[in-house]
Amino acid sequence: MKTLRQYLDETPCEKPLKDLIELIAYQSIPIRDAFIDNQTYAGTENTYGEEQAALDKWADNHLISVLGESGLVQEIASEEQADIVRFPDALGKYAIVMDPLDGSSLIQVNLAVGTIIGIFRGKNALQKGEDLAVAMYMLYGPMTVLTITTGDGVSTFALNSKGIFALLKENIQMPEGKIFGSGGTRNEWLPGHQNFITHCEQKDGKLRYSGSFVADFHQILTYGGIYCYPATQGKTDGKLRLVFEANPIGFIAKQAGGAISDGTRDLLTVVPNKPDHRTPIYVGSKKIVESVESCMRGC
Ligand code: P6P
Repeated sequence: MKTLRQYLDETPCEKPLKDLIELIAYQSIPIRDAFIDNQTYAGTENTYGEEQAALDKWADNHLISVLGESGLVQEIASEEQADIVRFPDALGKYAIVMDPLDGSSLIQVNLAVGTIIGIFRGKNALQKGEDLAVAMYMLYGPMTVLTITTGDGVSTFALNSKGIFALLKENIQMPEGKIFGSGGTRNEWLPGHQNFITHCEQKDGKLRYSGSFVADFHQILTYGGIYCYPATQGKTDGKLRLVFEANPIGFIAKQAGGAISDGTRDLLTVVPNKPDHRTPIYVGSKKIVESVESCMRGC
């Protein structure tokens, strides 16, 4: 059984970065333990006007506190914070981007949710996704599974009965597959996206969409296919965020042989213009993502 630390010791990552990765990964234990006492909505909204679940705030506060105390992190861009959180006295030279609890509306119906993390070297959290040093997510499903890349392939680890992340799969390659899922409502989809969805249906695509980006992506990482959250008539920039969601997940997708696009270009090459930079997202198997771009041009 190869542990997460043994795996990291085989990578060229420097010790402070390995320490930071482990520190974050093991926060999945207190975060998961907090589910039962944080089932409802907090009665507040985030910077996007979305209702915050109690667990959104709990996980955000917890991770900011732990990362601040570590002294390893210069700044954090969090989906739950209007502004970047800075730690000017920290000795570490890393910047974190995070969605502390993605899919939180599913907590009270006991469906899988996750924590999305990206780590940059340096003090700037608003870098292009392709410059990430580490991308990872913790998926709280029947098992607690960590999916991670340090830039040399994607591996998964499961939290075992001893509370240790043990290697599950190494060097994961995303197959071409038929799963597709899309956010937004059909009557709000724009013609190009409607064309693409019709294309998927005509290719005998299998519709799977849970309401949790992390859970839906993890299925696509394993079976192949595509997750979409398109631009819509009401949200011409889409719903999801480049910094906290698209970039870490897209970096993992690309490391596994997949791709991420906004329907016109590789999202990992886009410089975020602000922490709450929204973007349409098409992420999954390489050929399917490429077919989106041709559908947007009128397939
Ligand atoms: P909708 C969760 O709020 C999230 O950011 C993603 O995890 C999920 O895929 C999407 O939004 C769900 O959005 O509009 O379908 O509820």
